[in-house]
Amino acid sequence: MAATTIRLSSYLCCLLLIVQVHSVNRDNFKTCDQSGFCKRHRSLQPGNSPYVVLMDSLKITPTQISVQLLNTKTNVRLILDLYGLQGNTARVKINELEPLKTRYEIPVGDVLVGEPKQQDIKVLDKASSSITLGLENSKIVLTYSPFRIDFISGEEPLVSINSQGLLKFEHFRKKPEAPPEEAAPADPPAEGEDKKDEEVKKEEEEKKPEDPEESGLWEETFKSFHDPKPNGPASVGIDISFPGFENVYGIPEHAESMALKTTKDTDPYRLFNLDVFEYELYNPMALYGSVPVMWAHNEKSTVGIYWNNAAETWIDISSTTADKNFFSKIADLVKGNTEMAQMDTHWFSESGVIDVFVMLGPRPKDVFKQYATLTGSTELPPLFAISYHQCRWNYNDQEDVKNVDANMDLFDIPFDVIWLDIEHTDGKRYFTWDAHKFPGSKDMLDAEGAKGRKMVTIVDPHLKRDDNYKVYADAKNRDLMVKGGNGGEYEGWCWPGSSSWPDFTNPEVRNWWASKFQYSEYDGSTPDLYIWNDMNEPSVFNGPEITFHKDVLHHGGFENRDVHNLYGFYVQKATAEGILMRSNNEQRPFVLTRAFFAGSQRFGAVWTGDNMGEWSHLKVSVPMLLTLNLAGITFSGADVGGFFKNPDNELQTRWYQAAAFQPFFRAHAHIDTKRREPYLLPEENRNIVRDAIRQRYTYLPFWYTLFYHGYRSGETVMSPLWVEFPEDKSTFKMDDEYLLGSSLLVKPITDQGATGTTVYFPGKNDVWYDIQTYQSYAGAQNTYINAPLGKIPVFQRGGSIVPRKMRVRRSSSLMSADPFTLVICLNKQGEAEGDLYADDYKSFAYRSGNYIHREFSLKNNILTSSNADPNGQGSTKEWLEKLVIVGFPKAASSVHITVDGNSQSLYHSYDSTSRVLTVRKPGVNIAKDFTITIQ
Ligand code: NBV
Repeated sequence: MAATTIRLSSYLCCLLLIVQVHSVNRDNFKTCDQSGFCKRHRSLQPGNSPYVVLMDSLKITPTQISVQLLNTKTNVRLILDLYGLQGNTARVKINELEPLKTRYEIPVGDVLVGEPKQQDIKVLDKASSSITLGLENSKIVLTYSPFRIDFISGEEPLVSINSQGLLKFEHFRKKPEAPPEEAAPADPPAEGEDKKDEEVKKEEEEKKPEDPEESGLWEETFKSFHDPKPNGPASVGIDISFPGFENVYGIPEHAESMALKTTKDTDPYRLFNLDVFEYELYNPMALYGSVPVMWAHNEKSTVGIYWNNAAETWIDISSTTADKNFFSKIADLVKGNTEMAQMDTHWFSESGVIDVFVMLGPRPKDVFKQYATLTGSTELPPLFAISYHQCRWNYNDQEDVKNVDANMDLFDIPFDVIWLDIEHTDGKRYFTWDAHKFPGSKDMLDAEGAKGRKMVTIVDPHLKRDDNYKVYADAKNRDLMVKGGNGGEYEGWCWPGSSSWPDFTNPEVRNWWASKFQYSEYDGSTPDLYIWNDMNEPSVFNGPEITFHKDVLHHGGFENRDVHNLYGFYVQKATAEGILMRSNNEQRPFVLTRAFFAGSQRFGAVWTGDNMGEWSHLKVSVPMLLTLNLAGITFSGADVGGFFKNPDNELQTRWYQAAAFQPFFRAHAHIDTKRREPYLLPEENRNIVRDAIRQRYTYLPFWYTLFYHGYRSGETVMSPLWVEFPEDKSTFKMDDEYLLGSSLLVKPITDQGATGTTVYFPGKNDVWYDIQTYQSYAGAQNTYINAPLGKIPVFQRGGSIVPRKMRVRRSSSLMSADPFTLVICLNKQGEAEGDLYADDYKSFAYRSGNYIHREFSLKNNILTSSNADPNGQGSTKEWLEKLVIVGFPKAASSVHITVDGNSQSLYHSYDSTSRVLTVRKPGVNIAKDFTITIQ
């Protein structure tokens, strides 16, 4: 009886959610005005900083200076630590000198991959009002009163901290006996007994206009949710300006343009991981993940900051002009009277400490590397993970899976992974199978495995509170769950009904969770099964803002308030560790996550959550993915087709075409939508979609090489044009086209009915070739390109060599021994270069040198293949099948290949219309050195 009631109410709860979802219910989510600390920070006026540096306290070591800051209003002291770090990076940390209790800091090794390596900072000048330090080619000036820090390179100021004087650090304090403004209600509602909406409204109406300074210090109420704030106010904030810059980027996740907007007329951008149903576009509302990293870019430099804080964070952005007066005192920059642009940003978090990493570039690829040195790069994914994924909520049963698989084969559409959503479980008990629908999961997995395919099941972090569910019972017995404010196991509602959540911030809990992926624990799993973490913001249907209460207690006695944005990060980390462990650390894991934080790139892929099957959502997916890439989350994608609604055939087709050229490529759909596997499309669309997916497979060697570069260097995979053309101002706000590596330019069609688009081809001296027709287009100009439904505007850069595999099979692993084609697009000098990375595509053997990395260069009509990396000692069966040399001026009289001193002539043909010379069957093993000479 009890079980039935729970099940029924759980379904009702979900049903309600589904029925409600027609557009975002903004009322569910706080505005800045409804958040005490946001109001308190936002109301600060520039130029009133109460903080001064206490010079007498200055301590200098070779890599660090420490000094106290005094709040002249409250007399509370802070401690400022400024470190020089290797790689043109600095770190500014501000904490309370003597806090009443320890303030939360993210453990080193979790987000930061390790303790950052320090670098000498030389004292260049010590004056009575400031101290100047030298870090590599940059200068850091610490001004005493009012306190500010400026970073200067050459004579260019790049970053200023607290130049507006907005530093606010709410020290821990004892609760005043009876704060007059906020006398605690006689009987504050207990957790779970939150007040009724009408009651709250009435109380609010009765309230006098608040002093923002005093707003919500000791408790807050949002809708019917009461936040008792047992530790009182603890927020921290400061302003960070970028003199000389007009554009800033980053801080995902928002459904927003790539170049961030000023927030004068809106709320600040919010970072607070939330499950936002049917999110709206182009606004600063928080979404599922948070990466507090921001870049500023102009023609000369790229710099940025990483704000190392896991609490709810808001960021205001405004554009202004730089204070040349001030800068003329610390740098000799004032040449002429022209004004210098400046972007001002203001960051504030609900708790924790101020811990800002300043990355000084100076080039886009330098800052990506600097950031990857701190938080890690995207791990090299297994090849199947960058292939095509077929998902739906839900594939109903084994028969359904078998049919989808068979139909994909029937229609010659390759795919690597078929996904199972929550309905595959026994009553939303993760790590289990519905015994009627999936009686033989192993057979099903083996059948997929036989075709080189994999499966993914969803494993959410909420556990059904059912003592007969062994995962829950085990967690309960071991006391592994997060606690409510009252100290007992926190209880909330999610898919299974009444649920609890393991405390993933605790390393022991993560180990426990990881152990659940052992084959012996996860019945019916096999090595072909991988994992999807959803709802890990976490999503709590009956919680404030659909998430945890802020006073939920975690490991170490910290509140969810302190760690909120890290919860999903830890869920994915623990899951990835589990998948790794089950193979004795031999096979690469794959885990998709919805919630994320800085550093999540190390654990798998991210998708942009519940988008809609609408053109506007296809369009916004491009800037959203560009921003994720800029924030290090390079392995990212959006649900193809859109999650909610029924996209029409044209939209589906265009979406597939776009996503075939984006890093994570997965079709997905809501349970209430019509079935839409690609073979169900009418013939014309089906053929086009099949072509798009097959093109993805032909480019897998290129994608894999790109991911390898990203793994090694932290570089973006999908990049804004300014990453490769940093001086081209016209690209700074361009977010409807992008580059893959430096070789492919993509301009997806995202408008209904469009039959063409204007493409901007970057690079004054560049030439670009259409990847299908090989027609050439000159750089540094806009050109209208016809793009009827079958056409994806993608262009290869002259001067590049792109490796492909043209024999498309049912899955990527069936192609692993297949030969390569090199597409060589010549630049104006008739030259080109490129590379190829290959290994076993799935294990960690590459870490012990089992890989090949080849470098190709075509010059003076000779193509040379040499080893790009002496550490790569691998061998392979893959060989070279064809060269396609694009932009070649005339037919060749002879072509021959030389390997190990032996030469052999090769068959070749020339198409004078497309100016393509094709060289067939060089036949050489791709791991070998060779030259091919064209005469
Ligand atoms: O597990 C069901 C869905 C999933 O299909 C989707 O991809 C997630 O973003 N999930 C959200 C829960 C409910 C959505 C209404």
